[in-house]
Amino acid sequence: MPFRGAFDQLFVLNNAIAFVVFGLVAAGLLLAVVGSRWRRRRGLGAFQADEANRVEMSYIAALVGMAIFLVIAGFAANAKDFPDPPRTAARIQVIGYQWCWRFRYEGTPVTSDGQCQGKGERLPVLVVPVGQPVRLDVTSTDVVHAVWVPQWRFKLYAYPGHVGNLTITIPRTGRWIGRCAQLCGLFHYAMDFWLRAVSPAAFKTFLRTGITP
Ligand SMILES: [Cu+2]
Repeated sequence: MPFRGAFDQLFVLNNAIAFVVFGLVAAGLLLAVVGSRWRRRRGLGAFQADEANRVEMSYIAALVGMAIFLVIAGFAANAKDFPDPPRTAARIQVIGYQWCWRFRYEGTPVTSDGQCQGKGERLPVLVVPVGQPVRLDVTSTDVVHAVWVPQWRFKLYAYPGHVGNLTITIPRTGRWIGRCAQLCGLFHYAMDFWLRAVSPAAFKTFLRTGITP
């Protein structure tokens, strides 16, 4: 999962360009004021030309150039942060409801259920194969929830009547707590689940047997 680093760089670049432009405009303004005073002191009268085509055209060209550059840089940063989703090892339906989660493994009869208010070992478990991209299809059956695994910094809203998707790759085996990140009612605070990353072989066995490893 990329973590939006490309946009940090783009933000710095945008600010740098904005500062340079601001500096140039301020300098031009200052020059005009100082210049007009200088002319008046010498009795030359105000600058009379009503157009300076070359200056104006180059100013416009510079602005257009910068705008084009920033648009292209924006698209490039976007492509870097949101690459085409890789071929996924599994598709898992993540269904939020008041007040728990259900995970369905597409193409198999396996469903992970659990008791959110039960805590600990009775929480539902989202099982994924380690090191392989997995696509989560996230939805809700009632109100808006949000699936969130703080450790891996991914979060996605679960809307009723809509399926959002997210591709995750968990780089090491282990178990991490997942939560609901959208206030959704009385037991919102207890909408916890486990994210469990297991070896691809163990994941295959899990898909076959439905027994949480
Ligand atoms: Cu919720």
